[in-house]
Amino acid sequence: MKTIVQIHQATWDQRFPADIQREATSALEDGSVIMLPGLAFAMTPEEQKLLDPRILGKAKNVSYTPWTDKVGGTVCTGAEAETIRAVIARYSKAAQGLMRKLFPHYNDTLKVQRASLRPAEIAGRKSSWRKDDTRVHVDAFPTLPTHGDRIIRMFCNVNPHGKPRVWRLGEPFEDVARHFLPGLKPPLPGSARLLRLLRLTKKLRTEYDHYMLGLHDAMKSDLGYQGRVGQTPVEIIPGTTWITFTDSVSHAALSGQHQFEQTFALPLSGMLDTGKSPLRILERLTGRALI
Ligand SMILES: O=C(O)CCC(=O)C(=O)O
Ligand SMILES: [Fe+2]
Repeated sequence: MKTIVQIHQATWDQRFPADIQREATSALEDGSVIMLPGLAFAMTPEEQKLLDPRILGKAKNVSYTPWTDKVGGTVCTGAEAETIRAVIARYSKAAQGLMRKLFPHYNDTLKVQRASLRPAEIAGRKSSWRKDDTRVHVDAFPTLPTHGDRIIRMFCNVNPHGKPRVWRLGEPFEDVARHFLPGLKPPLPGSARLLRLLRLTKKLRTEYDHYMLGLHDAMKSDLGYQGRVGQTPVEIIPGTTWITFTDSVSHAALSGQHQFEQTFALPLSGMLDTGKSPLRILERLTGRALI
């Protein structure tokens, strides 16, 4: 399996040949990062002026919710807020269009989730170890159980000063799971209901979600492991778009500033091969159903 699969000379709304669509979809499911070099997201000078961490309040990112068409996490108001909303909305639309054209197999099941603009430099940013994305991890979110749905994210580096986004990619999901799963405690009886009652989760935290969160935390908190895995940095220059299953692909973002991101959820039934999903891998390793 290739860690990175490149598709050259792509545009946001082209048609892709069927063999490229098939290869990209199965590479994505294998845990590759699909990299589209030269697929830049065009911005006006007025929009580029807002590529500045001053637009953030206390939030890490400006978030955008496609189904309400609203932004959150910015201190900007009036015309500036409207420009920010419009540019993220445009990125979100472009990302959705590209997903549908490159991975048509997912079209019937894919769900569009939030998007974000990330104008802060990541290197040296203060955060708790749990929120520290400079440590290699797979994505799992405490408040957002997925019930087995896959997490796909599409990123685009829009740094206007030529600065790359530097990522590290770790080991395959099955290796991560084999390493950390034996050390994880099962959920306490009744804890899923309690978390839901206290509104600490948006849905019931299934056993699957419990173990995914456990892997995320175990990876980030183990400094020995952090020192060993994924030591090869991947430098992603501005004008590059990339797509990956962040719930299974171990990744860390070491440095870089100014990036768009769109998240998608893919129900397991939408995959070409559900056997490659974290849910099925964890169920194989534990020998029982986790949902
Ligand atoms: O901002 C980035 O480049 C990626 C950070 C990350 O780990 C994530 O969004 O899941
Ligand atoms: Fe992540």
